[in-house]
Amino acid sequence: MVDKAETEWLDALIVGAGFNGVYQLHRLRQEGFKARIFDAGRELGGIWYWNCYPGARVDSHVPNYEFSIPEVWRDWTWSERFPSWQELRAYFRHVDRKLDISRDVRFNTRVTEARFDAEQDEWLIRAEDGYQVRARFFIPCLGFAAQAYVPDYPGLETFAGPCHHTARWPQHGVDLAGKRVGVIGTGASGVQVIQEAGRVASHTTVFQRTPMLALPMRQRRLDAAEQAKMKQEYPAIFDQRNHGPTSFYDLVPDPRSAMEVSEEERLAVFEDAWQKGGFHFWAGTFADVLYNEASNREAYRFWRYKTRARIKDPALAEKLAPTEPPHPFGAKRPSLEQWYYEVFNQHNTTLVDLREEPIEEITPRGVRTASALHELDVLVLATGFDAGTGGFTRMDVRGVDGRRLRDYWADGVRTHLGYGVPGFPNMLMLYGPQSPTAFCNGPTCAEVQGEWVVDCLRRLRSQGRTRIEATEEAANAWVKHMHDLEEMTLLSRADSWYMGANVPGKRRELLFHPGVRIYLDHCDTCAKNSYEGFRIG
Ligand code: N01
Repeated sequence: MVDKAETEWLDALIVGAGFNGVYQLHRLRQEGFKARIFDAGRELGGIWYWNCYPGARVDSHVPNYEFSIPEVWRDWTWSERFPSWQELRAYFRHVDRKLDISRDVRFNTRVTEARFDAEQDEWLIRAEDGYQVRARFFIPCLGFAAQAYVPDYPGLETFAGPCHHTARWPQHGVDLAGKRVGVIGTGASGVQVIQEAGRVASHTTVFQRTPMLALPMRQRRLDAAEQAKMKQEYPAIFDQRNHGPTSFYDLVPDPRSAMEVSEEERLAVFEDAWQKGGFHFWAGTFADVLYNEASNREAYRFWRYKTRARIKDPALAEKLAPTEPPHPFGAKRPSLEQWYYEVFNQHNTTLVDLREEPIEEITPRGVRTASALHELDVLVLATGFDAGTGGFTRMDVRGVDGRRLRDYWADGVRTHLGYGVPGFPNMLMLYGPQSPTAFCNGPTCAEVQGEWVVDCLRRLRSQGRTRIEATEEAANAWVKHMHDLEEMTLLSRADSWYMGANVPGKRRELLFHPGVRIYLDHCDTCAKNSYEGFRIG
């Protein structure tokens, strides 16, 4: 045990230097708190540090996915409507120059343990390299994708060529040109890699278990003049983004049911969203698409018609855009694509349907399925994440009386508003489970949730209080609220990472709150009622 006197003391230790951690550090410092970030990466960016695979880019269009801080946006210009990971990294460097974030970040620092000291009302937080701090508040900003999921394939370690999970891609890159590239997984990461491999690989083999219901991105170049003009509207745009119904400034669904309008009108709304691209067709058509089965079928029918028109081979078209939906449309997060379906029209692309021929083993030469050995030079694992909870449960987090977070959540996630956990005082999570996270644009959540936490800490300080802890009753009520939402929507009908259903053995439950506005109203009410549901001491 390191002598307490030698251990650095902070008001708040933030874990993670993505959008949430960076915003939190900036605001806490502004309010006079002594705060620092620990991050396992070598530079700012969070998810954009780790996910540097070919084609990685954000699925939220400019200017949704950036801070609303004027000194940051005023002299930053994007080159594309959906920026690449390279440009997002450059953006974080710009943020750093403007807000001087890095001086309070300890990089290359993976937090492995956090223990609550009930006598002092503070956390003792330790990193892999032994470095430790004491902090009154422990603020994990881990993001939903801190823990990659790699299936347990026999022989995986024997593959002779480069083999990487998309979220652990080598920082120096991997050359796919002229190679036989295999990609397992057709989620957002898989779709992006497959598009890039399709351009340069000698052969691309796609191992698909469930077809991705991908939407047209409608990427385009942006120029400075266009953005300069748009910036006149930025204050209003960011206000709408942070306080509107969907966390995107321009995604406002039609409140009518898709079934109560004429077919002509319905198709017009669908077509308009389709042409706008991005998430418009997912979250910007009719409000009931995600909970009314009939409306959802109509959205799927439209999607299938549009998609099949792009695939030449009818048998492939049935695999990629089946007659019967594999799950309700949008119940899994749709990926945005640019030329994904055209890759399958190329003579050098093979689609392997894992429902017909499952993977049996990985050999030094490639992937052996039930019917063939697919020979490969490079193997890409685009197999997703132990989303929401994986980043938390891999750390050894212990609250009052040594209670372990991973044990406490073994029978299901329990939080109050996604911020606090009973038995874990002064741990305030941002962008974690049971908050909107996966259904909320990242920078929006960083700011609106971030402000809630900053305000909470400020009020505790002004009252001379040193402890805040979610109550069991409040967590029970929040768990019930999450279950009610699960029942109301079609989300539970897909085996998705939203439901924890993508990781074998993980409990199946809705991990993220699908209604940003409803969620924020709950947060406001809680704060107005002196942090109802939290015990303050
Ligand atoms: O992960 P996923 P992802 N055998 O879980 C398959 C964000 N993101 O990294 O659908 C065979 O969606 C699995 O199959 P199935 C974004 O929010 C954003 O792609 O479970 N296959 C699926 O096809 C996104 O939604 C961007 O049947 C297996 C794939 O692997 C989230 O991150 C870019 C398998 C995993 O898809 C996650 O996306 C990238 C197995 N044992 C990511 N296990 C942007 O564009 C899993 N699969 C911003």
